[in-house]
Amino acid sequence: MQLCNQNLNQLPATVQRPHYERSKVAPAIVHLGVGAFHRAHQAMYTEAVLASGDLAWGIVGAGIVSSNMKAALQPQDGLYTLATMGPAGNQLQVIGAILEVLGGEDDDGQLLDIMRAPSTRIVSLTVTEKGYYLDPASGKLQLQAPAIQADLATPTTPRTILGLIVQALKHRKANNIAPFTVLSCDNLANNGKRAKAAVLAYAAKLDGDLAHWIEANATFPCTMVDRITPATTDAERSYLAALGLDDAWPVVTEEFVQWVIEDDFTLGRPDWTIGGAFFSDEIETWEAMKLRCLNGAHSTLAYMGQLCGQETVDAAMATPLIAKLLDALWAEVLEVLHAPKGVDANAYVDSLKQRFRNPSLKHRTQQIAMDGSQKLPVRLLGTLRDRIARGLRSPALTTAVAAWMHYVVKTAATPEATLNDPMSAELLALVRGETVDARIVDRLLSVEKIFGTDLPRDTLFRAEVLAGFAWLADEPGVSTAPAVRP
Ligand code: CS2
Repeated sequence: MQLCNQNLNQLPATVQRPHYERSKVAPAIVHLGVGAFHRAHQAMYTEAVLASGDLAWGIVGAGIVSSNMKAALQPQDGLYTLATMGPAGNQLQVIGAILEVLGGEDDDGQLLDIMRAPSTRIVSLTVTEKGYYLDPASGKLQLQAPAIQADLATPTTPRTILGLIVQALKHRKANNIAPFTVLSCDNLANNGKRAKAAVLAYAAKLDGDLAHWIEANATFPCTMVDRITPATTDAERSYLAALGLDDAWPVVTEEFVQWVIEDDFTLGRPDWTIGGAFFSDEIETWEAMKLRCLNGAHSTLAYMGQLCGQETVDAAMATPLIAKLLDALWAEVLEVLHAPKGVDANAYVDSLKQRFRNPSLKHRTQQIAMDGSQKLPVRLLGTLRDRIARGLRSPALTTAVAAWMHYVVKTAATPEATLNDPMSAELLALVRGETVDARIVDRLLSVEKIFGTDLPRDTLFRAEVLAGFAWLADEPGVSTAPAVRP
């Protein structure tokens, strides 16, 4: 039975479903980057608001790069199943918060019209680190990026999120419509500030007055988002089909979920506390704790898992060599971490161990390994800088950096192979043709967009990365590339 409005009453009894009248829900949020994470997180929180009777906050989702989500969800009237897999068993909930899904270039005109409309009060984002076109190390807008150049050349038909937001805000300014709130839900330190910096830098290139107006009137609250949500596989589709539920794109996630939001909205916001979110002035510390403890460990598990032949996070966690490295890494992170008030960071790390060991999730190390150039700076290098400033050595964190290097080198050893990373070509060109020794480490360390200029110059840091790199190359359980062919 296909999931759609008409069939909602015929779902298996164990499946939770919307009991509010979906036809009465008003769209007020546009979400750019409607993937698995948004559907397991913000849309679920919004579902709780709708279920409480406040129908003012429906979501229009848009896929920026592709129309795949539209193709899957539009025949289902935007409905999808959220499968929560945990020790207490699996729970299924059909979410109705996403009213419509747009996708790809063909829908850009319609998307812009909706973003311009006064009814749109929030534009939220999960577009990953690279979607902001910011230099990972310096945080500056990558003005030379082809997509940014293309949008600046034809600003009325934008394709990037920056182009879309600025074009919509331009219309709102001209028509005396207050700006929407731009709500970043990506894993970036100071994600709201980063989104603001990117939008303002882009706007300034087009129209200085508009940039000033945005700066003075729009808000970009920071958020800390958390829920481990692996890419959906056919296994989940078949699992649901066996229960009599045909869902083209369900979402599988863990029980744990957290959302901490800075309360700074131009045109109101849903009471997401109904779903368990909370508002805080301490976002920076929440974000730092999550990025450094969870995501930093995740990236380490990903590269180490890839080098040790472990395909999933739970399998990597069960590998003694990796578990030991992670414990050392967490100790280094905790030593320089400022936890939010009232939070026991040690207990937080303990809870992460449980979450990473979840055998039902099958979170692929390869998935987390993508976009290393964008992730390393926010997840690992911030802690490293803090430790360097305090004169502390960091053998575990630098080994994690070295694991990423080996992962790049190993990928380069296969002709034609590419990294799933916006800097793939640049990184592979740096290492292809080199013998695997200290020179390769120096070449990768010289990538300023990732390591800045301070880290490569720090002789102790360099020596520790080299030591980690050599240790991994010699360790029997770790498979690194012996040589890189041109
Ligand atoms: C992961 C995150 O893919 C990745 O890089 O580290 O998506 C992680 O699962 C989430 O941030 C958890 O909240």
